[in-house]
Amino acid sequence: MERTFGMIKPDAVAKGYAGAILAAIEEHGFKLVGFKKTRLSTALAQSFYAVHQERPFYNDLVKFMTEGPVVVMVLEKENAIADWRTLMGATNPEKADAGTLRKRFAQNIERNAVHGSDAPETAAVEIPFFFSSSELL
Ligand code: 3AN
Repeated sequence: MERTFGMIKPDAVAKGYAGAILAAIEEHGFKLVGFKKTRLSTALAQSFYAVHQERPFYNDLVKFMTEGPVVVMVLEKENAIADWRTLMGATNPEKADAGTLRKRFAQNIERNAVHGSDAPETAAVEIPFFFSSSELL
């Protein structure tokens, strides 16, 4: 069994897509071992996306990620990291496959509905960023 970190971003929460996204997650065989609604502070968003701090879209990304509440999640299944990225679809929803969450719910490459860890090392950092071990059930 593998665990990954996922997030429903402010655009999707504001549009009322959180329930449909959580349903798709369970339909695809993920166990929701942790989830909660929260709102990122600017400092938290900056540190969460620190890897992108030299990119031209960094400031906009931080602004977007702090504009409203998000749902943070820990998802568990075999091959969870790759399978969650497959279910999310390509970063740019125009390039995302039919049926993926980004094809269904994202607006553009920035406001793209969901986040997922891209590797085991990333998941190992992102999960404790938001969850203590007692919250993972
Ligand atoms: P992914 O979320 O698919 O792993 P990353 O890690 O390359 O993609 O990008 C992190 C986030 O930064 C994306 N989810 C998106 O919101 C934003 N982003 C990525 N590339 C761009 C871009 N070219 N313009 C604006 N925002 C971007």
